[in-house]
Amino acid sequence: MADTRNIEKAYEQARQRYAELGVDTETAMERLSSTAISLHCWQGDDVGGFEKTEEGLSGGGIMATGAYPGKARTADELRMDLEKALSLIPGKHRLNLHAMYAETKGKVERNELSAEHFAAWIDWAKANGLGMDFNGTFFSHPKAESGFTLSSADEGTRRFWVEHGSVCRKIGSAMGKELGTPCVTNLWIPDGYKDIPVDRKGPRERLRKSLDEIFAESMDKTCLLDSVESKLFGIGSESYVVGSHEFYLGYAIENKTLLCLDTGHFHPTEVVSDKISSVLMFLDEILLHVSRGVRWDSDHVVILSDELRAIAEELIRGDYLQRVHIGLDFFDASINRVAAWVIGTRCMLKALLIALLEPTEKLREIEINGDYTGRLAILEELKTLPFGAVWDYYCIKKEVPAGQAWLDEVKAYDKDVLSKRR
Ligand code: RNT
Ligand code: ZN
Repeated sequence: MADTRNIEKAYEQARQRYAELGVDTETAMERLSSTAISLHCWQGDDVGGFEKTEEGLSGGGIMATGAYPGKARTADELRMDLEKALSLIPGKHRLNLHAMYAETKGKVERNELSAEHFAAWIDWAKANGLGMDFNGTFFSHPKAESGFTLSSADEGTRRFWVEHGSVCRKIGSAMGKELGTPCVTNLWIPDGYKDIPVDRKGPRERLRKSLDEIFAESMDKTCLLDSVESKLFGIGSESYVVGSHEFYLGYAIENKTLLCLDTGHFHPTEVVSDKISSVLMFLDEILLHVSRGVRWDSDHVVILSDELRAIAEELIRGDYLQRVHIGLDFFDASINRVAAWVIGTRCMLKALLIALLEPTEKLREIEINGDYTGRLAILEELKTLPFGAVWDYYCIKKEVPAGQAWLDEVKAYDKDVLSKRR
């Protein structure tokens, strides 16, 4: 356990170092404190859900790999694991829930779900002071096995998924109303072809029609924010994805929905950090799915990478915090799942803190004056400033462990709780 006095001493020195650059560390911490990250429930059980079928991730085009013991088997276990993770993450955050985590007595089809099936989640969020975000689940279902949902040429299948999309908006809206903060309700579908299609147009026309039907009912924006998520390719949809980036960018601009940019859903040399300022030129708000692709859209746990820092810098430099909803989207089944949440969320927050500690105005001035030598030199010097001392201090002020001390708590939880699950 790091000594609190050492953390305070290091912070005081860091505060002065940053003050010399005109950066106020207290302001940075305040702004960080008011930024919520939406924790995705699906890291806790490998995107399984609680529909009590053997279907797992079938027909989904996504895949969790690994066999670390102790995944949550029930909603109560998942909530307990989330509570553990949240107790080790500084600040107040949000829960991002998928429709397949409904708690129903007996089988309720996805097109018949309603807010009552999420009552326990909403109560729990309220009790824990969390806002909620929501997602339709258009995969892991017999009606998704053809590889097509909202763009299906089978009218019955298409209808079913349109109905699912519609009930999800009502559920999201109820969550937003109950919790007093708009629920970002995101829509991602796996639709696509493994091999080269003949008709690229038809499925996209059907998807557009389905979305128009889902979004036909206008809803109160203080309760519900609609969002659509594109993808480049998936497992089994390597050659063609109906909901591509261009498709949804166009749809979001035309229909004033949010656009979800998942950091794993682009060509490997393309970066979301460079897209934010472009799409926010034409959209009011966006959703981020912060993930980490390794060679492909592998959904590895988020780390403090150059790209994560670049995304955070964009959010701060562009003053976008009010317009960008930050959600996480990774699922690693090969490590302790509570630790995965803690690592990923703490990294997102660290990246934001580093960006908040930047003397942005000075850098902008240097750039506009054409001093690119100075820009490069200073950006590199900033990298070794003592942001870690500010982070540690922020953690103890928020009464969560600083440094690696949180890992002891996760290990104890693993031993006492997770390892006992069979
Ligand atoms: C899949 C999308 C989608 C899912 C979640 C579970 O490629 O990223 O966001 O990861 O909805
Ligand atoms: Zn995603």
